[in-house]
Amino acid sequence: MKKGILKMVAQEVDNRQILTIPPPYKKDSTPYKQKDFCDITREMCFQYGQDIISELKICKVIIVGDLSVGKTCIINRFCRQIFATGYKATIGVDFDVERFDILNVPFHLQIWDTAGQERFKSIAQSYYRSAHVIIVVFDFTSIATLAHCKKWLEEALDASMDMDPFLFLVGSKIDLVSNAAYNNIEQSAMDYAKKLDMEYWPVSSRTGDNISKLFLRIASLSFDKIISNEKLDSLIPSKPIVFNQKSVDDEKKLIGKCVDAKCKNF
Ligand SMILES: Nc1nc2c(ncn2[C@@H]2O[C@H](COP(=O)(O)OP(=O)(O)OP(=O)(O)O)[C@@H](O)[C@H]2O)c(=O)[nH]1
Ligand SMILES: [Mg+2]
Repeated sequence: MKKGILKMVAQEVDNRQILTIPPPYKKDSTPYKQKDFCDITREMCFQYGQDIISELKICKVIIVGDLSVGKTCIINRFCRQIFATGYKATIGVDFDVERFDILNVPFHLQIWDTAGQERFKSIAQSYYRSAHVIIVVFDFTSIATLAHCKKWLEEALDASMDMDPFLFLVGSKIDLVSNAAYNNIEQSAMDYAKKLDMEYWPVSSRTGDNISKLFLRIASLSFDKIISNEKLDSLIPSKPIVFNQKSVDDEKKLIGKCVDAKCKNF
């Protein structure tokens, strides 16, 4: 194991098989009030089962926020169950694909990690387009990062092309603050999220607190929306979307080329 990287036993159950929509962090921390999958989603999954995936669009999730707030660590904690103490800035963008089984239908989130550093912002912004979910991250140990979230959200929404994405405000590094500070910041963050119509979650990538819960909820809400918005006719299987290591690696190579090409200017 590399120095500075802790591989921890997941403290939350990371069960990717979902049969009901997991609850929000708190009842009043979300604008998304539905308690379960809607009838049409259940009906479609029951009738068409695995065939639905053949026509499903990719569910794109983007994570934005100030530099060093912990975006990459959140993804690494969820996708690889690791936590690294050293800081290595993200250059441009990167992504991971994670599989879930929702109502017995395979479903994938494509999770895009973006750079918080100003000089890489223009590269990252070109990947914001058409996101189904926008996660804006702030750092519990740096309250200024919360104030910047509105701007990050507006920039991401500008690129969303009428997708009406789900919006999440995530406070990271809760393991580093005292109870008193935690309570204060949480109240501000919940008020902030409410004003911006976002769902709020506090997390720690170090301990794993709330990380799986957050992504299981994101996957469930997105699945429900995508399935119930689909026309029944369009769900008749044609060519399947194949997610395997090769397709992911090929796409990553493409990103690498874009990032390298644009980086020459820095
Ligand atoms: N204690 C603790 N440290 C954290 C946590 N999350 C991130 N960190 C630390 O914060 C630093 C920055 O984390 P990153 O995930 O790289 O931040 P980032 O937002 O991806 O930064 P950019 O890629 O530059 O935008 C690293 O040193 C991490 O170890 C957490 O939950 N708890
Ligand atoms: Mg990063």
